[in-house]
Amino acid sequence: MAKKATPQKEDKKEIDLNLNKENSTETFMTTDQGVKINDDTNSLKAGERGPSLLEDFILREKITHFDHERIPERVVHARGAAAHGYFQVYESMSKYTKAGFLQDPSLKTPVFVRFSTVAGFRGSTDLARDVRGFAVKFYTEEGNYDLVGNNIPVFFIQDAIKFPDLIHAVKPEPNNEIPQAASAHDTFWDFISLTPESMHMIMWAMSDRALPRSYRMMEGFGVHTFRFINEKGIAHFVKFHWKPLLGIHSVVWDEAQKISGKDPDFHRRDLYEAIENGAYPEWEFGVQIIPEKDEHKYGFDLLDPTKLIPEELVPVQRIGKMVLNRNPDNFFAETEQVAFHPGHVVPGIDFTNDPLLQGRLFSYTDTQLSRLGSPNFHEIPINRSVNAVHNNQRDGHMRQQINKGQASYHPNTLGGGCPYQAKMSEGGFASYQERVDGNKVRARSQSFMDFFSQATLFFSSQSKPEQKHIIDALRFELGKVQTVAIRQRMIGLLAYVDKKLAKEVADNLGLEVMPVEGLLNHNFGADANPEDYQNHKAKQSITQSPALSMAGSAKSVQTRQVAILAANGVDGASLKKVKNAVEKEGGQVKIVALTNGAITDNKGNSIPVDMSLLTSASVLFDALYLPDGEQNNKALQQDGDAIHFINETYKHCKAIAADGAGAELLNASYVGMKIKDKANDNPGVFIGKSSNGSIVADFVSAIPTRFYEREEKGKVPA
Ligand code: HDE
Repeated sequence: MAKKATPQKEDKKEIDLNLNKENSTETFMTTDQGVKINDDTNSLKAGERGPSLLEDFILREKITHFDHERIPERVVHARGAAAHGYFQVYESMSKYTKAGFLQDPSLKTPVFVRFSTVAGFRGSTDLARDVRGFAVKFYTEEGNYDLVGNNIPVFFIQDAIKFPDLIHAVKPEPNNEIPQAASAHDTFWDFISLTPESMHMIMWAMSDRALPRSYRMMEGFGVHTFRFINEKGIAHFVKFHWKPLLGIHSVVWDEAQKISGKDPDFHRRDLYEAIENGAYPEWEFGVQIIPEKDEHKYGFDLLDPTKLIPEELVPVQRIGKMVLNRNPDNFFAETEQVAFHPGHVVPGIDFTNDPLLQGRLFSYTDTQLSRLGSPNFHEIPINRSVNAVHNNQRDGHMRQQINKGQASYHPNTLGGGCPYQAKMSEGGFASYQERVDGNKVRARSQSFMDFFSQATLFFSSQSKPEQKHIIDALRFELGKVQTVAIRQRMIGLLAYVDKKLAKEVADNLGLEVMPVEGLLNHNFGADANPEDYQNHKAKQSITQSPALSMAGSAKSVQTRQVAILAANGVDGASLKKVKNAVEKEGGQVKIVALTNGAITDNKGNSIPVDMSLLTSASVLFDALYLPDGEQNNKALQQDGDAIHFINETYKHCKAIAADGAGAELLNASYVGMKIKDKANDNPGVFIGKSSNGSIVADFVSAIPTRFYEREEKGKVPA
């Protein structure tokens, strides 16, 4: 169980940000120069109907500022949402690292966390099938530490030099900028079909992990192997994890596509509302620690970012907790301008030679220069360290700091030798002294040449429904590919992962499973001999890793959304009983009715409506309750949207309960047919009387569950 956090005393980053906050309440409007404005709605003109005057500094200032409001969006991870919070370690990690924020369990380190999709533009949908970014900025006393991770523990490629190709392939195609926020198109699969090292990541990206139910319900991973270094200079390899306390949950693909239309801001809204409602998202921070002597123990290379260390081989120790408890005040100033960088490390944490990480160490500062426009981006309030910054960097666009004194160089005598260099014992960062010896070569290590064994491990470790979803995702994605040769090559690659998987996808595409010709020729330099770079499917010490499946994840009703379909005449007691039971467990209830406004229950009480059938949709909820009452259920039976709502809830395998006459409404839907089918045991459908309590507890505990068994019983028309 997660340990309880102690109350927050003072958040140094919040205090720091407050220095820049502006509040217009009870103030006069001014120009940017502070001059009070008398008329903000009419420009200065030569006569009421005459031309505007150049002299109008108020008009000019307002329009000029507007014209320059936009900055380039992130080249990847453009769309995101973020929140403030804090991190606290459970016990001192001094045995492994000297990092200050991992020593003292009473210390709360402020954090700012940004979640994102990768491929879509800033205005794209949250529910794209995509990897999610999970970037954490720790404002430590020793400076900023950024853990810039994803919700998937591996990556598509082994070397940073291929990143621009990968991203060009997945982004909308350059001739017509189609499709938005989707990998289901020719260029992506063309590249992937020629990049066998991506196959492990592809298994993850085609799984439901790429369709999170909420940012609050997904894992995070540092992906690369990093190093912890302790006070004595002893290093351990470390893999970082974030484990969500609400468990790991996803939506299904049909649902994701519909959410993208009904509420493209679904994840952003979910995060914002949870925090506003005081249901603070929490993750435990996990580490897998590997002594340096075990570097070559696992049959794969720890420097290869397409591999993970199965938790069954090296358990994840949960060493602390992160709580997100404050929404940003301003999206642009904070979420948009925050600048993460895997190279922002503090003493006690260091890199490894993972060639993907090494390339990232260059990319992130470089990208901020073009995105934020100046080397002074570290001075933007959201980016600035809570530890004071002193160095000889000077000037540049938009410099905020006013450096005093004559000397801006080191060494100096004129400034008294300041600022001083810090000894390691004084907290100075000194890179880990790793012995490196080798020829300068443009090559990949033979130890990276196992492209499929962990893809197979991942696929074999999934539950049956999870496997089915991967197969369906591949059928969808490759079905959207127009070039048959690309589909065919992909089938060939999939056969290396799992023959049955390849066959099931091939059947749907009307193709045969055939071996891929020249599998690796494209992956090395023009003079390389492909024979030297053959895939060696390494023997895995385990064939199953239950931790890779979401099936056994913790389930909590907290913050889950339940729809109650109701109309005039609803049995008020039936409605209240379930509403109270859901809310008692921390879930939320919305009354969905034929129109907005209020409905009247069977006792004449008015009940406010939260959403009408027009403005809501089943895909925005986790479960559905149909309360008792003759009149209301008759009215809803006549409404096609209400019937669709029920069918769709069933299709997406969510819990449904019907109380008393609610069963008649259920019977009028497709679910009615299923109920009559004696061979169907109707998992997740609860019919009975709330008055004797029979269905309430069962329904409430089923809210976070998906009853995927239904998918085996044929497709639901919704
Ligand atoms: Fe990134 N990545 N990346 N990346 N990445 C960026 O930096 C890059 C990679 C990740 O919320 C960019 O500020 C290269 C892996 C996240 O602001 C850019 C390579 C992982 C975010 C960049 C990778 C990530 C980024 C774009 C291959 C998981 C969003 C804007 C060598 C461990 C952070 C920016 C936020 C953002 C480059 C691969 C995570 C261009 C060159 C692997 C979460 O610098």
